[in-house]
Amino acid sequence: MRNDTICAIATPIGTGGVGVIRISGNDSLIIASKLFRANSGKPANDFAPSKMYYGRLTAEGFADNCLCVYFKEPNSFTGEDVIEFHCHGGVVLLNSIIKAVIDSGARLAECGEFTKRAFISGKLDLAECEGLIDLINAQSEAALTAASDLADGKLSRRIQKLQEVLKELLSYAEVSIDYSEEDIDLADKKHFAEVLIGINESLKTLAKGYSSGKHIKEGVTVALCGKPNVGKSSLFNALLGYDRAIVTDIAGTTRDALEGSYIYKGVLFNIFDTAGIRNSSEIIEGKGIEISKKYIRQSDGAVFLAEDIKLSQEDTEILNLLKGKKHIKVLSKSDINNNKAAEGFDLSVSALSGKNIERLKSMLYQMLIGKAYAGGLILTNYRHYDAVKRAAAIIQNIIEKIDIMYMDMLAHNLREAWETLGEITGENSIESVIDNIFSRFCLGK
Ligand SMILES: Nc1nc2c(ncn2[C@@H]2O[C@H](COP(=O)(O)OP(=O)(O)O)[C@@H](O)[C@H]2O)c(=O)[nH]1
Ligand SMILES: [Mg+2]
Repeated sequence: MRNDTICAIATPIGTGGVGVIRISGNDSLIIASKLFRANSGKPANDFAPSKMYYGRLTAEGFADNCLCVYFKEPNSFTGEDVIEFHCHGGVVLLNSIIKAVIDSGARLAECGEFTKRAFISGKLDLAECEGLIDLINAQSEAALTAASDLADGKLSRRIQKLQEVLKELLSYAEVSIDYSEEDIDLADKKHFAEVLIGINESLKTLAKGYSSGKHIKEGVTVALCGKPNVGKSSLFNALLGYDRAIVTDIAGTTRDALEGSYIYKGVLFNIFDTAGIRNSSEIIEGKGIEISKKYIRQSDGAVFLAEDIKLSQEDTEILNLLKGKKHIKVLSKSDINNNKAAEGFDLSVSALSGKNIERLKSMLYQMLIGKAYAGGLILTNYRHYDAVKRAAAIIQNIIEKIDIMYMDMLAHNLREAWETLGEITGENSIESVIDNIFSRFCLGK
């Protein structure tokens, strides 16, 4: 079925100035000839590639003045013959044109099918395709930069370089299996180990960046927690820069958890304002407290808030919930609470005066994104992280056992490490992994 011709509306469904319809496959040009005629009179099958033609698309019951462009294989996004109609952007209009295209011999594309074809034709590797998904879905500038690096093949090139080194070792190992009577000598093994240690250093550095990379791509979640009335909702509003949560001096005002977000240094921070935690027999508040605990558990980090340096029993219980979680201890209401030094706390803030709010944002950034992201290459995708970790484990095993490892075993392990890294670019990925990746695309991409 690979050579059938697919079509989709490539622009978002809605009313707009322009709507694009994309067709890819062997019959693209035939379909365009049936539906479109340039004003110059030139039929589509005489179109020069990569040139826009203005003309008229005629279907049953209507016509639209639009542009048509033909990309000749292999010089197209999918590597196949591609036609694009740049029509007017009406929902019924575009749906009717798609129907006409289907009636002329195409079928509706599945999600991500255009990009999948680009991958199959070797136009893009798998990591680059994933970069494209991320580019489309980016929620912040930092996510966009990371996605654009991935789409441009930065990660692929880094991985391929490491694979080349592995391949060199592998061929050397294989030659020595074929030709040597005695085993490879120890000096060679020492050299092998040194090279492998170097590769593993690179892999470990990449893997280490993943926790920041994941946060850059998906945004981070931070729960504000503390007793009722310590100023969580006020801090929440101060971080967001507008009044999202209700603030009162009545303890137990916030019942449900509220979510709001801000961007700091290009990274999306999702903040949860939670119900204050205390021993309450009131049913609704009690439920809110349960929800608070859930949010605290699920967040990437937390801000613990107290209004007094002396922690009460309840404060300590809340702090206990944060054990093992990255968190910042904040003394609130510094404007009325102007103790000398907030001893035992990381920072004192005032939601009222705005004091140290920027500082808190910066500390959250340091805590959750850290220095790992200095604009360099960073892993943002679990699939890549997983492959890097597995390859590193195989290599680590070789390094540790190289002295007692037979050449054929060494070669086998090297090949396995090489193949594992190859999963990232999709050199040897299995069908189900590929399908899973492309199903995450939107229609028409
Ligand atoms: N002076 C002062 N009062 C604050 C500050 N933050 C909160 N409050 C007051 O403390 C009370 C409880 O605040 P709220 O944000 O609702 O606390 P929550 O129950 O932890 O969400 C309200 O009366 C706020 O006006 C602050 O930074 N300075
Ligand atoms: Mg509140």
